[in-house]
Amino acid sequence: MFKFIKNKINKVYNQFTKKISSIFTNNKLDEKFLKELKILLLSADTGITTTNKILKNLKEKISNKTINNLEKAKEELEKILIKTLESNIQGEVKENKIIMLVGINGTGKTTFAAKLANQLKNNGKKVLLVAADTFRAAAVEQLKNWGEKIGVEVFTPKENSDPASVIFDGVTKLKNQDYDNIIIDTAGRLQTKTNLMRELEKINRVIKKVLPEEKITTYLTVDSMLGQNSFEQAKIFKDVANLDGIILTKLDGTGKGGIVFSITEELNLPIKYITFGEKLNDIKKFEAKEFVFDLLND
Ligand SMILES: Nc1nc2c(ncn2[C@@H]2O[C@H](COP(=O)(O)OP(=O)(O)OP(=O)(O)O)[C@@H](O)[C@H]2O)c(=O)[nH]1
Ligand SMILES: [Mg+2]
Repeated sequence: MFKFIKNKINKVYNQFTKKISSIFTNNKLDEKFLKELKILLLSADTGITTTNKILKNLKEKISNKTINNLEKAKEELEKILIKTLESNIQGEVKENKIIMLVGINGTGKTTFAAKLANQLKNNGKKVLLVAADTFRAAAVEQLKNWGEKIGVEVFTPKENSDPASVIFDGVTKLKNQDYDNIIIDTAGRLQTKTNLMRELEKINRVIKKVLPEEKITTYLTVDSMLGQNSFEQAKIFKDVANLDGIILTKLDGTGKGGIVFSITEELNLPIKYITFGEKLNDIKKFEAKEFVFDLLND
């Protein structure tokens, strides 16, 4: 990982990487070592189910003597962790023209929308941000401000419109003008499952009406600071939305890097991006191998 990112999320590395180094240097390959590893994984928010799976894999290799020293155990742990992250990726998910962001309030949808729009713009794409959070005037303002800052057009709702009608107009603009991408920022109010389902169905229906062939990439934002607590809410979104991946936000605010493993396991979805700050460039495409290597090595 680039050094500046490692510095940004140094809490993760301070609290995990340093401890893991000491577990692997101050031990023998025995029960005490496995216990210490388990405690570290759990304290890093890896979650009990995922931690047990990881340890079971490692123990099997130890008992059939494939692994007989700590160095090999570390190599194996690296492989297992990468596999945990990659087993949920069915081929490379292509990012479609229409990108929709969903997730509970405050998890970072609007900020991510701006960061992604900025990246796409810098790659020469013509982007339209659609402010479909029609419940709060402040939400529209927030996206407008970002749009001005990054020089990306923001499509805002007329008074009293509902999200689906804003999206209908936004997608019509995509159809009639030469945008490469539209990024739809939705409201994050915690809703009941039925309401959420109805709303997302309606949104998908209006998009299909305008562009029947167009696929939608839907990302769920998950705040890494909420830890295991965010899973139940994330699962509700998974049940009702056709999710393509997770945006794991606010990694700068947590020392708990293990959440990447539990979240992919629990939700059975790949992490597509991580964010680690409030600035425009605090965003990175998630690469499993790189993340695990950095986590395990100083
Ligand atoms: N430290 C940190 N803060 C972040 C990050 N991403 C977003 N934030 C902050 O988190 C807060 C909420 O972010 P928003 O982007 O407004 O979240 P949202 O999901 O759009 O929220 P709602 O519109 O209320 O549903 C803001 O203060 C952001 O600046 C991040 O990666 N790191
Ligand atoms: Mg928002």
